[in-house]
Amino acid sequence: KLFANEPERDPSLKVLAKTPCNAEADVKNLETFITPNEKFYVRNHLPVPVVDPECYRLTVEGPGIPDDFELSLDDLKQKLPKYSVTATMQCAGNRRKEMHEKIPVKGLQWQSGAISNAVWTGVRLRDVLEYAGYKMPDYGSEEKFPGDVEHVVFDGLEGYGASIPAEKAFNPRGDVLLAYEMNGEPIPRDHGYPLRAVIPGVVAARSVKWLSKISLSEEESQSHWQQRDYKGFNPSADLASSDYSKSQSIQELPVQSSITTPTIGEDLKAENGFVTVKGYAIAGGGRAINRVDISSDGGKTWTDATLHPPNQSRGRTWAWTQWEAKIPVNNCKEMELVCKAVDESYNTQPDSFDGIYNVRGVLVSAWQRIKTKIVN
Ligand code: MTE
Ligand code: MO
Repeated sequence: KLFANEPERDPSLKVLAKTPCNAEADVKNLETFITPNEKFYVRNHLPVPVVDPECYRLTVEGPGIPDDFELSLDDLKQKLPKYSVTATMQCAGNRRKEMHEKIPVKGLQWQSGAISNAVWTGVRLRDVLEYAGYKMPDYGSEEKFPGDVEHVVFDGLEGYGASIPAEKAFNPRGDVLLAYEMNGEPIPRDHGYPLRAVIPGVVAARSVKWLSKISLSEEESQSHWQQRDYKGFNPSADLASSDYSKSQSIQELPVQSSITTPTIGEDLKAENGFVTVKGYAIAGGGRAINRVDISSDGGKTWTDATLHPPNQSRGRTWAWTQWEAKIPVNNCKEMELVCKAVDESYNTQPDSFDGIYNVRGVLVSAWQRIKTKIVN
């Protein structure tokens, strides 16, 4: 009954759990810059709410904002400027299965498809807050934000919730959006119809779908997912000893990269003595990818991949970089391919899972290794 009103889903999605729907993208559909809506991964914690757009209201609460302030969908579309941002969403558990295969972890066994990229269109969070009556700070000029606001809390209609630091939310270069369109269409039900928060450069868990309320607060969201989930711990901490009150909630993600051609078990065809390897890379916080290194001998020697960076400005590189590399075959019958990315701050990925192991299997960013056979 709870799940009687779920939307239809594209057969290309790899379903890890049906109710609630958790389905990763086929990585072959991640080889284009924009992921088509129906190929975009889905990660729901609860049933998809049924929303009547006529009755829908967004509530906004905070210092200087009148009690019971709310906006209809038409208000958002007509009273505030329209704005688009291209941003990649990545789940904190992307690539968890690889960590699990080394040491077991607790969580859905995502491979490399818990990530996708779209153009999001809607209104800027800053504009909404200002319109509601909050005195938007001249960014960076004050010790504290007006009303001592430290976090912006988002609640979803179905009960999910999360927050982001006010610093990110208010930053005019932070590009935080309330989106009503995804790739030029009304946001599909699975992705938050009719309105979702889009927090570029931050773990997708904070981009709350089916947004019903925004509150300006001195505290983080009190939701389970902000307080008791999506945090990192040392490799020896087990579920019982993980102290959630001491660990910081995940916001920006570490540098990540993955190979999409070949996938596990896929052979590569040699052409004129070369094979072509493809994949994606992304850094947290709007940092650009500076380099992707590829090895075909398990990590002994490396070559630079050719990058296809998004056309986004410095510090606002919210979308992934796709890459490819032509690797000489040299009579090899087998290769152990490895990829790792380096961002503009020279942050890079750890070579193994040992030092970043955590029992929930989040923040999985070790070098990716894929063995492949070469066929002629
Ligand atoms: N928002 C709501 N309201 N409910 C949810 O379950 N899941 C979060 C985030 N926002 C979630 C949510 C998580 S963990 C992820 S990874 C992304 O949405 C997934 O977004 P997508 O389904 O559009 O890919
Ligand atoms: Mo997620």
